[in-house]
Amino acid sequence: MHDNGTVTTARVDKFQYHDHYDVDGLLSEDHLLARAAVRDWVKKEVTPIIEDYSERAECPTHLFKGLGEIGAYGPSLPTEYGGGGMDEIAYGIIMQELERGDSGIRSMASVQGSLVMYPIYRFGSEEQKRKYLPKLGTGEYIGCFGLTEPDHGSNPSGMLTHYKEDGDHIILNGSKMWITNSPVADLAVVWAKDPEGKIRGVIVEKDTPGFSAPAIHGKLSLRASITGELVFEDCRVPKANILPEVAGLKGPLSCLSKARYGIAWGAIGAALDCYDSALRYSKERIQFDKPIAGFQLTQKKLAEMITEITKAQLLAWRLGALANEGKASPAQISMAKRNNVHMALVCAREARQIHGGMGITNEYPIMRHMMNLETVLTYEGTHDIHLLITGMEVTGINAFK
Ligand code: TGC
Ligand code: FAD
Repeated sequence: MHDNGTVTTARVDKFQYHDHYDVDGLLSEDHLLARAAVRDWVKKEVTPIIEDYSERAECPTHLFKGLGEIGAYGPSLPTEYGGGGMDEIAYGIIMQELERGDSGIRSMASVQGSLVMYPIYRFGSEEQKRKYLPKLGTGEYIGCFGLTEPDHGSNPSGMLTHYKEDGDHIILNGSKMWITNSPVADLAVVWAKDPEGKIRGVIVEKDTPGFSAPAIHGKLSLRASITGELVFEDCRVPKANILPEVAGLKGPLSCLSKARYGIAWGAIGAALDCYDSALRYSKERIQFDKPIAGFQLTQKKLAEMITEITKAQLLAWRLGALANEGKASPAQISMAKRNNVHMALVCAREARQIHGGMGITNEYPIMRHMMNLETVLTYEGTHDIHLLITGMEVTGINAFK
């Protein structure tokens, strides 16, 4: 604010986008440019259609290529392998802006970049990288990531999906459950046990004999994201499709670290959208002859929401700075994913109350975010699993088993 009481343009922007601790001051020009580009794209391509797609439980598959054009797939992977060549904070900010639109749209990008491109980039052969990564980076190919099974969710090490060797092929059997994008995917990165019982990553292309990916219906959450199974019945895959550089659970778990990091940022976007809607509504809605924003109980809700959002922003930023130095540990990522997703869900519930009855309608984004966040709280490691990861970090004692 100037001395004469006028507000500077930058400050208007900060109020509009609820940057109460000048977190923007921690960001570079490149970060701000990336954010502006994605924010504009979301406003133009996602916001006008998302309630409708969500209500119809339909995935806006036409957005896959647009996400590639704005660099949402693997923003921090090298450009020569289809990534954006940016840093981890830019990656986080892009996820935040996508999830301001919808968690399902952020999921499209998380899976493609962190769970499909990243394992191929990190653990694949040069030939696999050249074959798949450029087309995944543009959205010409859509990928999915198969770890969870019907009977092994939080405990993926117990997985039953396995393969045996047959000359220069493997024969894969088993099934995966709850797989984002699987019914529309061109390829799946599947985690399966080799003949020695070691977990290996395998790239399975969609037309491989013995492979199918039926959709799962009836989801009341993440409705604009498509989810399915992966079924392998004597599925014959070339041995050349095995990711050569990793064996063991640390393979899929390191991909999850990358994706959980993005979710820690993404959830802030959903929270901001709920807060923004609640703040506007509370200033416009008149009860007892004054805006409901003038009542102390409404202000308590809004003040607590922006406090928690600000804490989450600072946690995400510090995690991003550590990630840029290659120092973000899995336990630090767990803490941020768990805290920020829960924070966003609490914001959605508070925002819903501020909107009164209107809060349950699709005229406002609140219920959609709230329903989406129930999935986000569970996938990529449940709220309680991340608590136990933190518990193990601070006590040194494993309470999972
Ligand atoms: P544990 O013995 O602890 O670990 C096995 C090996 O993995 C290493 N490790 C990690 N490495 C990299 N990053 C991490 N985050 C890691 N966590 C562990 C660990 O050091 C060890 O390495 P080594 O060399 O000694 O073998 O494994 P555990 O069997 O005891 O399990 C631990 C537990 C429960 C924490 C883990 O399995 C877990 O995280 N469970 C949750 C499962 C989960 O998150 N599933 C997500 C499925 S994918 C998904 O949800 C996508 S949603 C997509 C969308 O956005 O739409
Ligand atoms: P369970 O593991 O059965 O857990 C049930 C409850 O038990 C939870 O509250 C959990 O916290 C608790 N629990 C489990 N173990 C313990 C313990 N040791 N101590 C205390 N409590 C415990 N997976 C993929 O591989 N790829 C995907 O693309 C993907 N996308 C998804 C999309 C959606 C919409 C959803 C809903 C899920 C997706 N998942 C995906 C699966 C997701 O990662 C799993 O749902 C999640 O890991 C939890 O597994 P589960 O559902 O089997 O629950």
